[in-house]
This record gives sequence, C-alpha cells and structure tokens, in this order.
Amino acid sequence: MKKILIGALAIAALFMSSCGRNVNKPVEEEIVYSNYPENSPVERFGKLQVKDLQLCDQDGNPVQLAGMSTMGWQWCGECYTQESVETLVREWGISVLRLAMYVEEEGYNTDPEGFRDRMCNLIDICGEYGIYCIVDWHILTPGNPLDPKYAGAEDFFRFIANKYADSDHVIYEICNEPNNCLEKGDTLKPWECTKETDVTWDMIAEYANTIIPAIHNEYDKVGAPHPIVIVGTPQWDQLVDACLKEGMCQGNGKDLCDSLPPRDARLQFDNVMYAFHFYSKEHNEGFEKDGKSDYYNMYSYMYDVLGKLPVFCSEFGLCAANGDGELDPDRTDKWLLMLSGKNSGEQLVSFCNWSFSDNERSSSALNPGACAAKNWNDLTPSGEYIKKVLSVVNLGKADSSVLKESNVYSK
Ligand code: IDC
Repeated sequence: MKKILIGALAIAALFMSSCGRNVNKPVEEEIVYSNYPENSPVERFGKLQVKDLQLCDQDGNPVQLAGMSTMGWQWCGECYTQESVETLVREWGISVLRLAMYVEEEGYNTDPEGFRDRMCNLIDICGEYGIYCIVDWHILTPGNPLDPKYAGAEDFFRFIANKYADSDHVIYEICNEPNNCLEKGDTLKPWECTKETDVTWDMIAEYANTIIPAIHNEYDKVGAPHPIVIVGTPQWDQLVDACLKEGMCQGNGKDLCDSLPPRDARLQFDNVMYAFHFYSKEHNEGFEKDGKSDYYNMYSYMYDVLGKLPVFCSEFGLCAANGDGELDPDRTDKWLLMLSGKNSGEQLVSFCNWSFSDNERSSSALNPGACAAKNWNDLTPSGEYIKKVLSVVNLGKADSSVLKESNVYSK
C-alpha cells in the first residue's frame, strides 16, 4: 500500500487552469492520498512512531493496537487467507495481525523463498484491509538469535524492508522470545530442553545492532521514516528491562533481579520497542513454592517496567506457557487492564493474542476443523473472551463480562 503525493498534481492543475499566469495562492498543505481504506486503522493512524515510552500515531497521539497472532503457517496454514483476515478485521475489529513465521520447527529454513512469499502475501492482505501487521522472525529453539541457524535473518529483513519501505502498515519483530534452550529433547520428550546456555541482553543487542541498521538502510534509501521495530528480551520476553540491569537475572528470582546494579544498555535507535509476553495461568502475582509465598510477582515487576521502557506485548495467552490447559480470564483481565494504561508509566501497551488457529490446544481461538470449514467464528472459550476484549478495546463496545474494573492490579 503506497502513499501517493498529489500535492504536486494539484499545483500543476492550478497552473494549467490559469493559462500559465502566476498562481499566487500557494498550496498550503501537501495533500496526501493514501489508498488504505477509509477509516481503517492505518488510514487513521498513519506511520507509527515511539515518543518517550509511548507508541503514537503519525501526529504524536498515543495509540494502542489490539489484535491476534497467527500460529505457525506450516501447521495451520489454511487459517490465514484473505477471507479469514477480512473476518478478523470486519467482525473481530483487529487493528493488528502478528505474522508468526517460525524459522526452525519446520518453518522458514525448510523453504526460505516459499515462506518469504507467504509473508509478503499476508503483508499485502493486511494492507488491503488497512490494518498493521507484525513481521515476526519467530525463533524458538535454539533461543539465541545469533545462532547460525538464524543466519538468514539479515537477508530476510533487507528483502522485506526494501519491498515495503514506503508502506505504513509494516512493523518488525526481529526475534521472538530469546531463551536459554539450545536443543530440545527427542521424540519421547520433545518439550524438554536438553542443552542450555545463557542468552543475555548483550547477545540480543549484538543481533539487533546488525538487523536494525539493515532495515533502516532500506527506509533511508527512499527517505521514509523508520518503522517500529520490536526487540525480544531474555527468558521468553519476560526479562523486559534486562537492558537496564547489569548481569543476568534468571528464573523467577526476584531478589536476584532486584539486586543487580543499574545500567543503560538500551538500543540507540528511534522507534524501538521491547517485547513482553505473558501467559496468565502461569505469569501472574506469584504463587507458593516450597512453602514460601513470596514468589516472583510478575504484575508488580511489569507495573514498574512500563514506566521505564516502551513495550509491545506481541503475544499473550489465557492459559499456561505451553499454550494449553485451563484458562484464567480474571488474571488476563488484570494484565490487559495494566496494558491499557493502569501502570506506573500510564503507558498504553499494544497487544496480540496467541493465537488465531484451530489446533487442539486451549490457546487456539477456533475449534479444531474450523479453518478447513472456513468457519472463522467457531470460537473456543479463549476465542470468545478475546473477541469480546477486541470489541471493547478497538470498537469501544461496552461488555462488562471482560476487562472487569474489579480486576485492576493496584500496587
Ligand atoms: C507453540 C505452539 C505449539 C507448537 C510449539 C512449537 O502452540 O503448537 O508445537 O509452539 O514449539 C510461546 C511461543 C510459541 C508457542 C506458544 C505456546 O512464542 O511459539 O507456540 N508460546 O506454547 N511462548 C510462550 C508460549
């Protein structure tokens, strides 16, 4: 979706109609025609930017995007079509779709060109409906973005940035969930990590300091403002403020994290945001462990972080981090209310729900078989909840069954 400047055309027309006489009425405002649909999110907000802590529209007003994340296209590719995106826009009211492109896990590395084409196709569909999309380089195992398995990142991002530098709706997420797992178990216990190493903020920063300039370079070539780039943070996007602390704080050791000396290792680029992911059944106010009740309170941690860094919540689920099991809507309310400004920075944090898919896990918004049947509203309990949330946040519809004020987290 390109923007066409018609200011120049308007001047030419004035000259012609005045038969070459000097036209002394200057064209005061450059008229910009955008072919994003009228009243669509991108048409209204334009090119996004980060000001201080806040994601803002082109004019500097705060913006909160809310939408869905895809699952892996290699597993449920039939869920992502022109028709499903249209339903998500028109009936669910999403303003952003995260395009999760796994790199390992049978993803991009098996067919780089095929996956890249699919990415472009989905970017184009999002543009056609005037919603933002997130180009997610979805690394998972190994969890180090510098791993040789991810060596294709720079070429991939150069290609996308070159193609879309003059489009306003493309956001970049340069690495999903950095984490310490290098290798997963065999087929008997595929979820078990068999080899670990520390993946620190400094390693992520080294990666970001290569990829972000590569993206920016393509935008600079056409004189376009730099796009929003979301950067992953250690421990599956949970140690969000690692760039403000010396050393590595791992696990849920609150005392350890709090005692690390402060530093400023933020990335030195405009329009950078830090990724945060939560799964409410697991990441919440903490729970008892070994008889102790002072376990890590993620709410309290993020409440503070949101006053320090611009954050984008590109993934969250109502269930546990394995994407399955019991849902916790009340605790999800608590998180989403915090993201909607009830935090120390009064920051409006954009979010995407995991996931728009129809597999058998409880995090899927659709029931198994829904995508093959093109039944885009065959909702699971998670899907029902999130569809209501989106209508409250994006469409401003009152629905007291979600985002209950009684669930506000207060410090
Ligand atoms: C999970 C999928 C699952 C797939 C697995 C691949 O739900 O079907 O087998 O990935 O290893 C994340 C990750 C995301 C996970 C999701 C749910 O970003 O890739 O998807 N999750 O476990 N972080 C926390 C949870």
